[in-house]
Amino acid sequence: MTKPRLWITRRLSDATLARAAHDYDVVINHADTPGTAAELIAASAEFDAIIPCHSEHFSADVVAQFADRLRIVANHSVGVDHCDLSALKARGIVVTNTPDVLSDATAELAMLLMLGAARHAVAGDRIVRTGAWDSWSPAFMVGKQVTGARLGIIGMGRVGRAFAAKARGFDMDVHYYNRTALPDDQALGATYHDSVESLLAVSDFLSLHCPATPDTTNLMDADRFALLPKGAVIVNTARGALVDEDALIAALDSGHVAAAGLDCFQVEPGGNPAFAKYDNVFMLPHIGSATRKTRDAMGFRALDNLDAFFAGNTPQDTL
Ligand code: 8YV
Repeated sequence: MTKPRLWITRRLSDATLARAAHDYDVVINHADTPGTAAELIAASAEFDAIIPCHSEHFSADVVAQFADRLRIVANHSVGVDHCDLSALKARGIVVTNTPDVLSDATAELAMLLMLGAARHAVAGDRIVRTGAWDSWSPAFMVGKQVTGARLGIIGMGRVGRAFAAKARGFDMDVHYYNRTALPDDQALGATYHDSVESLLAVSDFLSLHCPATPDTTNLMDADRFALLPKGAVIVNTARGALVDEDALIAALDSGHVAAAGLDCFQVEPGGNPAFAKYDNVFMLPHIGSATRKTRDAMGFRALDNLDAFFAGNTPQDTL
C-alpha cells in the first residue's frame, strides 16, 4: 500500500522523525525554519498530511489558497491559535493537537518562572556571574515567599490543573477562574471564582493557563492589573496575546506588580525588548514544553493522530 505523504515542518525529536520515516513517505524540514505561507500553500498540493508547530500560520487567507490534496493538519502543540479552525474545517481538513502530554513540563516551567520572579533570579544570577557580588546584608534581595501564599490560576484545563498540583506541594492556597467550576475530584480543594475580577482580588501570585482566542486577547489589561493585590507576581506560560505588555510595564513601573515570569510574548520569536531593563522580569523563550520526554510524547501523539486518521478512524485529538 502506498504510504501517505507527510510534511514535517520543523525538526521534531529524533524518535518522532524515525517513527514518521518508518510509517510515512515523509519530507522533513531539516533546516528547521518556520514554514512560510507560500510553503504551506505549496505543501497542500504535494502532501496528504502536515505536522506543523505553532510557528506555521494557517490563516483563513492561506487556507483559501490551498489545493485539494491536504487532508489533515496534525499539530505538534496543544495551542491551536495559529490555525483558523473554521477555515480548515470548511475545506474538509481534519485538525488535531497534542493535549495532556505537555502539561507537566509546562507546569514545571510555570513553577520555575514563579519562583525565579519571586526570588530575584535574574539580578541574583547576574551579580554572581559577573563578579559584582561584593557585599551581603539581611536586607539584600529580599523576595516574596511562595509557600502558603494565595495563587490565582486563570484557566483550569490540563496545564492549569498540573500547575495547581505542583503549587499544592508548596502549600499554596489555590484559587481559580474557569468557564465552569471543576468537580471536587479535579478541583482538589481549590476555590472557584466565577469571574476573573473576583479571582484577581485574591491573587498574590497569578498564573495564566487559558488559550489565546479573540475573547482572551489582552485578558490582563491595565484595569485588571489594578485589581491584583499590591506586590503581586504574574506568570505567563500560555500565550503572549493574553497580556497587554504596555499595561504590564506600567504596573511594574508603579510597583503594583512586583515581578513577572514570562515564557510567552506578543511577538515571537524575539519577545519585547522593553522588558530587558527590568530585573524583576524573569524571561524564557517559549520553552514550556521543551523537555526530551515531552518532545517525544508530543511527536508520538501527533503521529498517533495521523495513524488513526489514515486507518479510517477519528483521531482522539480531533478539534
Ligand atoms: C510548544 C506550545 O512548544 O503546545 C503548545 O501550544 O505552546 C508549546 O508548548 C509549541 O507550540 C510546539 O509547536
